[in-house]
Amino acid sequence: MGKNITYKILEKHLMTGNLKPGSEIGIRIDQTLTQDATGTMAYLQFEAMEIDRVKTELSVSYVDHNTLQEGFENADDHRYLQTVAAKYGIYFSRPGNGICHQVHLERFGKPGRTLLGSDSHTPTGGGIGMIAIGSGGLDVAVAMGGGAFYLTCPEVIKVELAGKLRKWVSAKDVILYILSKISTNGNVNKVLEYSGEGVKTLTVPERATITNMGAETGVTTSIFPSDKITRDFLTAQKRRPDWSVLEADADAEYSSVMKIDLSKIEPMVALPHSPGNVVPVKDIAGKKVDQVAIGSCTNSSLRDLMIAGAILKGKKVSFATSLVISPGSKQVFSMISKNGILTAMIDSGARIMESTCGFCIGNGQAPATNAVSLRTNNRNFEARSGTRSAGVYLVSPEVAALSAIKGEVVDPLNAKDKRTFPKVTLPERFDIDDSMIIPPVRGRSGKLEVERGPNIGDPPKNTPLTGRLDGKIGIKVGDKITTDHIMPAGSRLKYRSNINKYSEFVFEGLDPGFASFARDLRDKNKAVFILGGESYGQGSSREHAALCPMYLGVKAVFAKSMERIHAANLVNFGILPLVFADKGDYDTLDKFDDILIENVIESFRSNKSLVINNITKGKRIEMKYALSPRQIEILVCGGLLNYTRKG
Ligand code: MIC
Ligand code: SF4
Repeated sequence: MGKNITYKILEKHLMTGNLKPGSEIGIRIDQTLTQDATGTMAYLQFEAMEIDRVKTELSVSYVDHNTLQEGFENADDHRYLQTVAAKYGIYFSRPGNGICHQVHLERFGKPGRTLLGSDSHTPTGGGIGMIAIGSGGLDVAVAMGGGAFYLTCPEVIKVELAGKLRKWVSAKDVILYILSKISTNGNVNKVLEYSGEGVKTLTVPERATITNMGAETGVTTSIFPSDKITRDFLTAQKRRPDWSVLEADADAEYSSVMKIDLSKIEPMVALPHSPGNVVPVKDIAGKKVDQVAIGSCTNSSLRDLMIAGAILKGKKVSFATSLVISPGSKQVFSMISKNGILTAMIDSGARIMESTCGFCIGNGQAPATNAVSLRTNNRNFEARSGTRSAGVYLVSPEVAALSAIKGEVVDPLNAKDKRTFPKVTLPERFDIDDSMIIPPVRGRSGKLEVERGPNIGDPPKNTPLTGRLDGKIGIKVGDKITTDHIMPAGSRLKYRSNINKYSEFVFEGLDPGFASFARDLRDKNKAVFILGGESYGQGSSREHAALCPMYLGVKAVFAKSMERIHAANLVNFGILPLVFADKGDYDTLDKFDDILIENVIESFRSNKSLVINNITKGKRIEMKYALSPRQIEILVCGGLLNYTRKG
């Protein structure tokens, strides 16, 4: 049997384990990326490992999430990140240079390489033929130190694309269509590998839109082959030598096949409050729109902004709608300013933002009360925009621009709204200017000083696991709790480097009393437990959703099911990720129930299920776990930092 692309790359990078779906493997990481909101913690952890210099082929530190600089905290973080990068051999992409995933695709991504990033949308790199995976910052710190990245060897699903997209239908609609089929749960430990004739009709940035938002399905990553189109993209980026061909063998093995005819796809939209709530745009056509936002790592490439700008050219944004646009990178920004598209946008009434995550992470541009906000980003979780009562609808740049003009949702395929598709020609060469990327200091950099502001604290330490956990359930939550629910971003982002302060906001939107309740219990030496439903921990890779609960004394999460990155982060910080053997038991537990778990370490080491005693209700409940022997030892040590130090 031949090999698929995923296994070809994994095989070349295998450090431990066997390529057998479901078993734990350790792989060598060629490249890493961090962004500022997860990066400060990752580099503090890297520093704690006392390694002289990164051991990867390439590591890049981006500043793109927190750039508003209200107060000194963000600017201090940027200064810390810049100095730590210089010292340890890391490239530093300055604030304003663009969103990490877009810039990485343009300037650094290489087919056939592995990329680990402390951001869940790292799979954007799959658009250029990389195995690109999102993880917590601590895993990235270990990879920078030359350590393996551990993951469950995935099943590979072949996504066979046929045909060609119609005018007005674009890559965003493809991934929304896939989300409508496979939803946001049940896809853990799988890879979506694209193939078929339809692949040849998609440019690299379009492929990257698809792999980027593949993250919302919960898969480990998504990947496209590296072909002539990839070569042309790299050539246009003056990186022809970085290209190599990558294709699956003709008889490659896959766990299943999903066939998609691109010509049948229509414009799609994800309704509030989940990227999996997908329907055709025509179902909501005519809905009044208060805000439109174009940008984010999903849809901010030159292609996307040129289309949006061409649609806006000569038109005005509706008086009832606010349109904001954020180009994905300085390269995109500069090129649309030279070719007149930026002028067309400004003249239409669009508000132009910096090249950052901005509105996507709720850093500004919160919509009005009960507003309808149409956005080209990848997540529309409740309150992520900064306004709990607002509904965020995820669409393509085409639908976003047309709707901004009309002030209501437009289905571009509707005959009533028929218009000529704008002709957009993409340049054969991108403008290259890497002056906003500071290369690391060559040679001996050990003496360079790292600058730390007063908001930057050491990463908190956990204590080793005890065999007996005695405490209370601190919160009971339902299904699909995202890391945005656990650890809000937006206006709280500036505390990412200050765990004592940031932990005050754990579950803020769901139960504002949780943090103080948990802290009191912790101070009485009691354990705190979290009770969750299906797909607990969906969404981002932010390890703060594990680190801050750990700091508040959380010892275990009991859930019906858990998402991959979050479960790994819980282990990294010494919190037990336990799932119900019988999901019905979830209903028998309540907030404030007294819980006792005994023989924890023995049960783990002898691979027996754990029993939780609900003292309040007098009931015993069996819990399961999917932990490798390595992860069990990490938990016993009280987390990955302690485990690594132990050597
Ligand atoms: C997100 O889109 O949720 C973020 C903000 O980029 C996160 C990372 C973070 O919380 O810093 C992610 O996707 O991992
Ligand atoms: Fe930034 Fe949004 Fe992309 Fe996250 S999803 S990296 S916040 S643009």
